[in-house]
Amino acid sequence: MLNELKDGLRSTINKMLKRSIVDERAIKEFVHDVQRTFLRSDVSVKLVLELSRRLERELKERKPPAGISLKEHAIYLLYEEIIKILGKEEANPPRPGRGQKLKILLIGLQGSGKTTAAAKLASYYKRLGYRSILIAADTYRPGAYDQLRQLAEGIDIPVLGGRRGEDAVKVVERSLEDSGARGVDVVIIDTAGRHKEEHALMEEMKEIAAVSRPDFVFLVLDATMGQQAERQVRAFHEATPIGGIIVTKLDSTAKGGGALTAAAATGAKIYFASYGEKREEFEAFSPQRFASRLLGLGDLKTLIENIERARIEESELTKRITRGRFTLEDFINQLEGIRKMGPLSRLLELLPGGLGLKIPEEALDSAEEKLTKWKAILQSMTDEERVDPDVLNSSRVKRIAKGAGADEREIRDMVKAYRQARKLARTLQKSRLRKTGAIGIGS
Ligand SMILES: Nc1nc2c(ncn2[C@@H]2O[C@H](COP(=O)(O)OP(=O)(O)OP(=O)(O)O)[C@@H](O)[C@H]2O)c(=O)[nH]1
Ligand SMILES: [Mg+2]
Repeated sequence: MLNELKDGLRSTINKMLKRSIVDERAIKEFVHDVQRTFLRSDVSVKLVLELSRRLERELKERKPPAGISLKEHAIYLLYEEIIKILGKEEANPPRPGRGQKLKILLIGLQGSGKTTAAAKLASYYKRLGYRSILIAADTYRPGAYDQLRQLAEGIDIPVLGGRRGEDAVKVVERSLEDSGARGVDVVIIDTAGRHKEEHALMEEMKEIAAVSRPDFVFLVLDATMGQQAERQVRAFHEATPIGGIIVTKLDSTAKGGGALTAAAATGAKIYFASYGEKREEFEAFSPQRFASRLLGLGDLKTLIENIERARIEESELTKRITRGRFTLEDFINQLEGIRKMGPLSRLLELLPGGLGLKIPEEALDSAEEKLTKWKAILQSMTDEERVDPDVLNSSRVKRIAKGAGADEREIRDMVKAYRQARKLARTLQKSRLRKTGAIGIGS
C-alpha cells in the first residue's frame, strides 16, 4: 500500500545513509527530498511546509543522543514528523461495554467502500470475540442488500435490513428492534452512499442517525480523493458528528498520503485503514506502525528504540534535577547516564526557557574522567554520608580514602562537584516553580 510514498521515502533515507558528511547542504537536500515525496503523494502544500520547516529546525537544533549519528537522527526525526501529521495518537476502536450493545453507523460518499468496510468491521469484532449483526440500510442501490449478505456469508454474520425502495429510516428502526432479540454485542449499520454532500441526502442521513442513536459514527473515506478529504470530512461532520474515520483504497491510489494527512488534519481520528478488497486487507490504524512501515522499520527498529530510550533517560534526569531531589548517590548514578548521552552542559541546553546555567567545565571534565574512582569512593561511604556529604570531616575522609584506594583530594573534588550540581539543581527547581511551565524534554 502507498508504494510511491514508500519508495520515495526509502530512497530519501538511503541517500542520507550513504552520505559521508552531513552538512548544511545535506540537511537541505534531505528536507527537500522529503517535501517532494509528500507533495507527490498529494499531501497539502501547507502541511508539507509545516513538516519540512519543523524537520529542518529540529535537525539543526536538536543534537542526536550519544551514540546516534546525525543521519540516523535525521531519519528518526522524519519518523516523528510523519507520526505528527498522521494524527499522533493511536485510536482505540470502540468496544461494547459489559451487557451493552454497541451501535455503529457507517456513512460516506457513494462507492467509498462502506458496504465492504461494514463486513470487514464485523469480521474485526468477531476476531475479538464479539457477536455482530449487520443492518443494510441502503434502500437506493439495487442489490445493496444482497451485496452485504454475500460479504457477510463468508464470515457467518447475520444481516437484517430492507429492500430497494423502502424507507431507510423505517428499515433501520425495524432492524434495530429485531436485533434486540438476538443478543448481539455489535450492530453495524451500512447506509446508502451520498452522491456528494447534497442537502437532502445529508438530511436523510441525519434522520437515520436520529432514530438509530449510534454509539459511534464512522465516516468511510476513499483515499483516492487525496487532500480533498479534508473538505469532505468537515462537510459530513457538520451534518452528523463523526466519531472516527475509516480510510479505504489505500492500495489503489498515489494520493493516499494526502487523504490520510488531510483527514488527520481535521482532528478526526483515523481508526481503520483498508488496502484491498479482501477481508484481511483491513486493519486498525496506528500512526506509529504506519510510519514505521513507510520508512521500512525492519532496518530502523533498533535505531528508533535506542533514540527513544535515550530520550526517556534524559527526561528522567531532568525531572529529578528540577525536583531538587538530588543526593550524592543520584549525582554519581546520573553521571554514568550522562556519560552515555554526552556532557551535562548538553543536557542543560535541552532545558526549556534558556536558563543559561553552566556548571564549571573542570567539574564536568573531572567528573567524566574520575567516574570510576568516584564510584569506588561512594562504595566506601556510609548511607548517612551518601545522603548528606556535609557530615564529612577529616577523619571520615581519611577512612573513605583508605577504603576506596583514593586520595583525600579526590574525595573533596567529588564532593565539590556534587555541591555545584546540587546548587544547580536547586536553581533549576526554583526557576521551574516560578515558571510552572513545561519541562517536557522529548515530549
Ligand atoms: N482496491 C480496493 N477496493 C476497495 C476497497 N474497499 C472497497 N473497495 C471496492 O470499492 C468498490 C465500492 O465498495 P462498496 O463497499 O460497495 O462501497 P459503498 O460505499 O458501499 O458504495 P455505495 O453503497 O454504492 O455507496 C467495490 O468494488 C469494493 O470492492 C479497498 O480498500 N481497496
Ligand atoms: Mg454500499
